[in-house]
Amino acid sequence: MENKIEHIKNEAVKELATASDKESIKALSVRYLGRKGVITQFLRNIPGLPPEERPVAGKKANEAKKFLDAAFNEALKELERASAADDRIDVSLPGRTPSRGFLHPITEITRQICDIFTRLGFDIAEGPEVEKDYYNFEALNIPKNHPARDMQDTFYVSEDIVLRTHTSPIQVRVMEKQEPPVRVIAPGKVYRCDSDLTHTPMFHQVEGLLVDENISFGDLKGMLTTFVHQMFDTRTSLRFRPSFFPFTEPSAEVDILCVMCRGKGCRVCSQTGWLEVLGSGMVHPAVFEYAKYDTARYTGFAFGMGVERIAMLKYGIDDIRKFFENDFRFLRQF
Ligand code: 2NL
Repeated sequence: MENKIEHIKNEAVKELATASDKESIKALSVRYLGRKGVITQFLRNIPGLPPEERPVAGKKANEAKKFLDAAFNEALKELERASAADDRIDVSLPGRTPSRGFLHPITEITRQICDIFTRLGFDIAEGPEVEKDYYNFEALNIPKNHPARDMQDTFYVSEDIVLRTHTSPIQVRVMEKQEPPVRVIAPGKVYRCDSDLTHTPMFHQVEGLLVDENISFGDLKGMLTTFVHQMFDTRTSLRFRPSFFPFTEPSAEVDILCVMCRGKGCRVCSQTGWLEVLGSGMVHPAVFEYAKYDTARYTGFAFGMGVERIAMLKYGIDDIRKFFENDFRFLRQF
């Protein structure tokens, strides 16, 4: 009898060792300890045993019952502990930072430029990138034989439609609709048939136009000085150099003290100490004639700058193409 109960217990322990989930452990428990279980049946049959065997058989059977009950419970607990360990969170791991999105450096610089002029009283105007020859060239006093009109510089859509080569046509359209006083800033994409280290077929420009009574070259100098001091810093001095544009007279190119070497001469400024950043001038009377402005009453100034060039100087970038490769490792730095 003793042997039989010992045998049952050993069988149960063996089976428990191969039970790998909750369900099979519970099934084992029912099979051995349930109401119709093997041990329960054994206990029920004790009264039918010879009287001298009953005490030992009862004791052994009860011991086996207790032992197995504890073993099944322990096995269930162990399973739970193991699955809890799987779900546990390592709070020392670095978090997963969601990426937040940001503006392209060219958009950022364009906005900075526009913000400065908005604070100076300018309105922002926009216009079509596919433009009539009239607005892009004719009304800006760019003659029919001018090299800027050449196929080599301009993308022609048809005989009299081009991809705008500057944002000036925006301002021509403003003048067509509005009498002076005019203060507009014209940001946008422009297109030129050109591609190398410093040129891309599409780039960004911001132009400005101010027309009113008694506007002088002094107003132009003051406005652009304020702009440069706000865009860079007040230590950045300016130099106005005589130049030529068909749409302004007189015309001047604006250099700023080299932002890298502060005038000492370096690779960025080609040892000159100066960097060209703007074109400007007093609006040519011929342009006002196209706009039907009274040239006896009104004068004005205009200027234009390349956004990529400003961004390259501000961030110390030497290849304009970096702005258009969309390499996230480059763009995310700004
Ligand atoms: C440059 C030169 C310039 C203008 C743009 C302009 C516009 C009108 C009338 C007269 Cl509607 N002028 N714009 C004037 C001088 C220079 O830009 O180097 N841009 C990158």
